[in-house]
Amino acid sequence: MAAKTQKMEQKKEKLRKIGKESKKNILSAMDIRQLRDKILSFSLDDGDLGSQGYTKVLLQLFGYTGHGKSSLINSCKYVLGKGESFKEHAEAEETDHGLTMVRNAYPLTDVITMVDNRGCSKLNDFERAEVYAQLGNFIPIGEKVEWKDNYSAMMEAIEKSELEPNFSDFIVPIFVYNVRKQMSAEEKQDVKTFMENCIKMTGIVPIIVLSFKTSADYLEIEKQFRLMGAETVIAIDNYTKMSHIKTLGRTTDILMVIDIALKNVRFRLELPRNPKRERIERKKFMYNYIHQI
Ligand SMILES: Nc1nc2c(ncn2[C@@H]2O[C@H](COP(=O)(O)OP(=O)(O)O)[C@@H](O)[C@H]2O)c(=O)[nH]1
Ligand SMILES: [Mg+2]
Repeated sequence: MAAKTQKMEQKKEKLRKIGKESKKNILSAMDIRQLRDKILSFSLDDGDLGSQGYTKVLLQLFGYTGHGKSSLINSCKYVLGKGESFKEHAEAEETDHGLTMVRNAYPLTDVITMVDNRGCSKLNDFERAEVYAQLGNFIPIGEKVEWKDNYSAMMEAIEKSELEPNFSDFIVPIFVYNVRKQMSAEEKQDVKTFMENCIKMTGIVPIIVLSFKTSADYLEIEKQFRLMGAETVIAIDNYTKMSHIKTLGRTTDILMVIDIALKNVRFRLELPRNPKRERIERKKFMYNYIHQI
């Protein structure tokens, strides 16, 4: 008799647990809808100080070739949509040789745009200058990016950008890194310097996106980035042409990247800002940088 009651109790407990589990899943599904809606309805005017002259959020992607920048754009557009048909907006390349040559912009909403900056396989000083020129928005979108290998060509490019100066974009740097790769000591130094300069130029610590989450030990790489000063590290598995069945975890990870970028924008907009002044500061940084190299 006692055994029977015990069994019944166990069964009840199991049902309770299942009930809790499914409740949790429903909650997560709701969270996703809320998260998506929050992103889709994001406005720069919501803070106490208003938009302060900014009209767009520019999520700028950086990282070495083949690390998943174009795929991240495709993934973001995919998770913000409600259907299951995957479209390749930014061309993702099969091999490491594929280069994104043109600096292309992909709107996610009326306010948020993602920019696929040209990736590179290694960085020399002039290539680094080009990276900062992209970060500072000194290279027009839609224009072919060519590494300038001399001082005057570099200065000329920046002067040219003054013809149509852009200071209404709120820049958020995002650095994409493939966890299957091993970071060399040299690469680590490069990335660290890049992160510090991002803070100087934009006031934002770049968001680190670790791609190929399920292909290697991302926790180890995450640790390395945190030790380098990263504030946010998000590991994701991009949706690709080959693999795009929407799952809760994968979709959540990708939405979190956009969400944390917007949190940064909201935070910075609580402080008084001056877009024109900031562009001048970025330009000063650029000039200094070019002079140094
Ligand atoms: N399995 C997997 N493949 C990925 C992931 N991210 C990118 N890829 C693949 O890696 C290759 C290079 O990606 P791509 O987005 O072109 O890199 P980019 O050069 O930084 O723009 C493509 O074949 C992508 O399909 C990921 O998170 N997981
Ligand atoms: Mg690409």
